[in-house]
Amino acid sequence: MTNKTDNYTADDIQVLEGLEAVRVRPGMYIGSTSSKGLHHLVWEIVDNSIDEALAGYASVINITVDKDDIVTVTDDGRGMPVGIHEKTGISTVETIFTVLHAGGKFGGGAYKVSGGLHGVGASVVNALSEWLEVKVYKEGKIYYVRFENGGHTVEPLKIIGNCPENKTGSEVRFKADPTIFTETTEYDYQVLFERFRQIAFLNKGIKLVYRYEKDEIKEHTFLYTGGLKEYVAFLNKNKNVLHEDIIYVEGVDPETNIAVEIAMQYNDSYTCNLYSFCNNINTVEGGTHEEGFRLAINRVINKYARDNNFIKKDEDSLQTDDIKEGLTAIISIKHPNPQYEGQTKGKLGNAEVKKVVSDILGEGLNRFLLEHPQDSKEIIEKTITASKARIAARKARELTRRKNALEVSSLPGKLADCSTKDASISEIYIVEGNSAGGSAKQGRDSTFQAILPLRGKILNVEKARLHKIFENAEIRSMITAFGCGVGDEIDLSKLRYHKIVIMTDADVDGAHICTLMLTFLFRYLRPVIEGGYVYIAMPPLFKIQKGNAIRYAYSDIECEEYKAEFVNNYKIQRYKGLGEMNPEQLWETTLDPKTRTLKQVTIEDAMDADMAFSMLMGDEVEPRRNFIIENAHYANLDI
Ligand code: 28F
Repeated sequence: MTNKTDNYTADDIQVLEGLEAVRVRPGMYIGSTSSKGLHHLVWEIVDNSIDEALAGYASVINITVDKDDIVTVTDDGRGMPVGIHEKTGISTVETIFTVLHAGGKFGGGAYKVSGGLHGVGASVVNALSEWLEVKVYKEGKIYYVRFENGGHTVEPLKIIGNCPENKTGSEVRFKADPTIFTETTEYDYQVLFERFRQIAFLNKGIKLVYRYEKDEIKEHTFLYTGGLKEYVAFLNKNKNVLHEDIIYVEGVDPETNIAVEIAMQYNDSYTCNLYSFCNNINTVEGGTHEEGFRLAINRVINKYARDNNFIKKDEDSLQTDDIKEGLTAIISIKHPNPQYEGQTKGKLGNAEVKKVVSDILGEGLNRFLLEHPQDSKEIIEKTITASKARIAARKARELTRRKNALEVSSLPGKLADCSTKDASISEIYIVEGNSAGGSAKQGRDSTFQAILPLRGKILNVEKARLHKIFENAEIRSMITAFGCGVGDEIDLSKLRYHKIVIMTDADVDGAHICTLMLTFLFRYLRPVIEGGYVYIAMPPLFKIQKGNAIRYAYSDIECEEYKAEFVNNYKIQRYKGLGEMNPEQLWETTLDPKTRTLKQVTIEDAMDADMAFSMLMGDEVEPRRNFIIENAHYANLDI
């Protein structure tokens, strides 16, 4: 798709303000100067290459992170314009990197497609870099410009050599400024990997080559010619799908220039995995594209079900929730002028999108159903079963709700609550096993730390329908303790703890329980994860002591390091499980905010857990066998 119809001249750039502003308030431009902000620099530069690809001129993008945290991004597009810019009197490349808001958008053109809230432009990256270099390949020449110390030109644009006449493209190399990114200047392999894979899924045909040279060298090529179809197949790969052919719809509305791409496929689970994007940005709060999606599936599925006598004249229509059961779907739109709203600006607000999506999907989905009668039968029967289950579930849910309403403070008996009522400082530890729970209750700081021990494995949520889940005692105590409700009725303002900490043993069983917990949270309390309220406690594996000096080690390597530090005569203890620690030890290692290690759970972590879980619990034997073989070495760690 392309929003670009005419070629840009240097005139499109408007001079707004200098780069000093960016260094004074980096947070205003990239959100924060934490690790998240650091990664933002990469997104910004890669976005520009993506735009050049979406405009139809580039097809290969290379991203390399070297051992010194230097990032290099290249594309094979037209190369940034090198002529003198009319307003600034310097080259356009230099203008792009030294003038704030020099992106095409501010000139009234609609060059920028990718990028979201912080689509701030390359100059911001330059402003926050120790140094930055640009090379442009064009008309047989290689152009070069270098900036230092937050965007000051040290070598104005010059020709440094020749290249083949037919080679064109742009290259940007930069080193983030450690005086700005004081927390870290190290890029996370996994964060980059996941985003580049996602970008490749969302923009079919664009090849991204990702190279990470820290520790050992890793290289990955992402290229999905099937686009969202491949994304949905990937998300469903460990599930039993109801139909092999993925429903796939694509179109551009000629009036608004909005491009729509949607892929969907049903599996035999009971939950819906729906992700929506606008201009390659995940709209976590949904919005008008999701509304259009719901409108279309509702209308088309119900019409098909009635026309083909799956639903009789006097019977109720299927509800959206019934139609969403077991559905994996990705909605991706590209909009020339997106408006975001909502708490985190993650909700698409453009009203015209609803009808555009509804019309394009409606037509495509209708055609799929007509052309695939056998698949359609599977799908409709699944939604009808879901509607029956929904009615049963409502009854069960009403039961739990009424119970809660009657017993005003019906907090679960096993919960040792904290004394503060201030949710923002309250923490709840979900602890595996009663004995560990006992130690945790004694070892905690009861003013702000609550403990909820869970016995054994919580219910296998994969195999159960909603109403079964609400009958499970362990799940009920969690829901009641959290206080914010579940599913569609969730209200985060009622969440009683702003830290939910999952604490399990550092062995395979513990990992399994953790996977179960994350899966449950992912499916029924997703906003709690998205809000950043969920953490995993990382209890140490070893205690190494020499006299008064105590070290806790979280891996074998770390243990060896401390052994080397103490040289000899030291005592070493290996913790087999949380249950072995006394209350003091538990406080020191896992509860004390000053010394503990907590890992914040991201939605990607939970998504991975969900996929691993489906595979481990699902009916397919083959992927499970493969997983166990592939992960055998992890299991060995546990001996
Ligand atoms: C490694 C990062 O930034 N690639 C880019 C282009 C190509 C053009 C362009 C970029 C002019 C007025 C915006 C070339 N020829 N990779 C990149 N490739 N920017 S950034 O133009 C910039 C516009 O404002 C380009 C003709 N038109 C556009």
